[in-house]
Amino acid sequence: MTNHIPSSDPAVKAMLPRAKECGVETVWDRYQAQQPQCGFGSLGLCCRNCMKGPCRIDPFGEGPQYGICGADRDTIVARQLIRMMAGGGAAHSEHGRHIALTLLHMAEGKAPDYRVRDEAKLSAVAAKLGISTKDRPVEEVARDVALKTLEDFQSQDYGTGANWLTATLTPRRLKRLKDAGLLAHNIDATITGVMARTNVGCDADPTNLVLGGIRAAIADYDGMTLATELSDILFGTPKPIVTAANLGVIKPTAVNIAVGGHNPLLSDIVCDVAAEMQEAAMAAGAKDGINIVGICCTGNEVMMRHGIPLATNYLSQEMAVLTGALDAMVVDMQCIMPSMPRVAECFHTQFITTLDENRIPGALHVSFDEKHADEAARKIVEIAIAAFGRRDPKGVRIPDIKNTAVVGFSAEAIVGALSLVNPDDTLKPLIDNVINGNIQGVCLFAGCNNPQSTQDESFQVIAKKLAAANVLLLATGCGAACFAKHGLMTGEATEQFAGPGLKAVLTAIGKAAGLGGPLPLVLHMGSCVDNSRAVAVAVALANKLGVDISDLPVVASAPEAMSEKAVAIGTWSVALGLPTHLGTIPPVMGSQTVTKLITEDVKDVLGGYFLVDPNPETAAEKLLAAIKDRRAGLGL
Ligand code: NFS
Ligand code: SF4
Repeated sequence: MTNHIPSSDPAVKAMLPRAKECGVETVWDRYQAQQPQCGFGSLGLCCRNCMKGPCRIDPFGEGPQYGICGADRDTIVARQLIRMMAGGGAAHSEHGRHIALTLLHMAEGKAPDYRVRDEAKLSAVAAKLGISTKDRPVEEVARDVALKTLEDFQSQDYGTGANWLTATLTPRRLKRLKDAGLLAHNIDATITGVMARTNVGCDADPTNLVLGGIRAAIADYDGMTLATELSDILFGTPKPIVTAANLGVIKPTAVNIAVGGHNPLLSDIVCDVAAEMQEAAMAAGAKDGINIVGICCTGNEVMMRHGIPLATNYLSQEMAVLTGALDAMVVDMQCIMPSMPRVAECFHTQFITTLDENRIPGALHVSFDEKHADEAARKIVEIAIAAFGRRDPKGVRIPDIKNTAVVGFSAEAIVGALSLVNPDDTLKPLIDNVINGNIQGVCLFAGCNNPQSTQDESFQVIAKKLAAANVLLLATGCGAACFAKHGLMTGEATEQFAGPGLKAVLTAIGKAAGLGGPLPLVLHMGSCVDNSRAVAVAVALANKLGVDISDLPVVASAPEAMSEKAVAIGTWSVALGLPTHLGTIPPVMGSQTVTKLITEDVKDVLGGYFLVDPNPETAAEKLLAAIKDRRAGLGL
């Protein structure tokens, strides 16, 4: 597939000629160079699970129909797919484990640079996990919360759901998952189980394989939920805050440090330390001191909690360096292009990796561990200040493009805003408006950018269509970043694009919250791991109505899904009962059996299903139809 318009983002469009001028190769150049991409791989029909291979199945039925071991197309496609789910689950839950261990070490006095910043959240989490807080010191409660969380990586009781699952899902959903054998007991064991059963000569049954993958996706949900909830304890639960997004947030007169990657453990401390080092930056000649900007999900994390402006999302990370004004970019893990040090080399930018298990050739490595967090963060900021002195002002090109974004809509913040409308029954305003049709349903936008489509475009097309049809919009990850960059996280966007019912509701809540106008058209719920926040809202609604998540007029969409993490998230979204749109065609089309399993058959077992459609116009119609269908099911 060739792609003539790389991006709908005006800042990216402004920077692309600069890339050419500098001789810098971008993700779009590499995408073109890969065309045409391998048809076997795209269909999921290439197997490399053992060294007799690689084996390829002829999609047209003429050439080989079996791999050397005898595996057929269904087995091969299912095995690849569930390894992607396990890969995504591993990524999110490693992130979660790191946070849980930091909470434990903090409670034991071994991570002195962290503290409990949100005691109310700690108490709420403790209550959910059945941990007593009465007359107990904060550290003791935090320790118990960490240990109870770490049980989700240790339990050997296959039949009992992991702690964070039982603490956060509806009773009906828990039963449904348990009956289907999908209620993961232990994140590590479930992911290892997928790797084991997909070895040569193990599970060959496509249905059984996919079920194993769904169990791993449920483990993924567990891992991201605990990551989100414990991050709030350590760094604070997000509240609405006004900030800005797109490359124009980079300042010519400041030491600019971009934080990229995913885990707030590093970026939050960098923010703290930078605040203390403003004078050093000014002394080095930076009139505006230090300016931290975010990229990808770390960007979402610090934007939600501290109002740090967001420079860009996944696909355009190289563009941030191309401005010539980033003095340092510091990353931890996930979705960091290995090309970044090569781009940085063309400028004075110091590209810094921090995790010993995530190093990139050409990067400067500053080893980070949570026991010496402050020290590492200080070193990073010093490196950035020193680099500022080497910046060539003649090479700076910052597109003057940014938009205001009101972000920080955690589940708590949403409930908080609703409680201003009805303090006695917080969810009632939302439920009443869903029942009376002012709000037809809810759509959660999640996931990545993918050069297979024009960057950020499908997100906007679908969102505008749904908003006009009075669907409440939530967003996370690079989807959220897209909406922030394009000005759709403002009250003005609500005025412009929301249908009358939705506009009335968002205006009433916005006014009650003292905003003087409507809430933003799209509510920013955070990073990818924060998708669990959207589940929390859905679960609260379902519990209040006495139904299951799969009964609600709630859908999800990942128009530009790219990573294994997105595959895992999409799969648990389906498993929790949501019609889930993918705008990217996953590598399953080589097997009709597997394709039918995830788009149709799964519906009977779990209520949710995948809806694959790269065309944003028709995808929006299908999402609306799914919402209608759910409303009809509720008698609305
Ligand atoms: Ni999610 Fe975030 Fe972005 Fe996709 Fe990558 S940054 S964790 S995987 S690309 S949304
Ligand atoms: Fe080929 Fe089977 Fe080995 Fe896969 S597992 S590479 S299909 S022999």
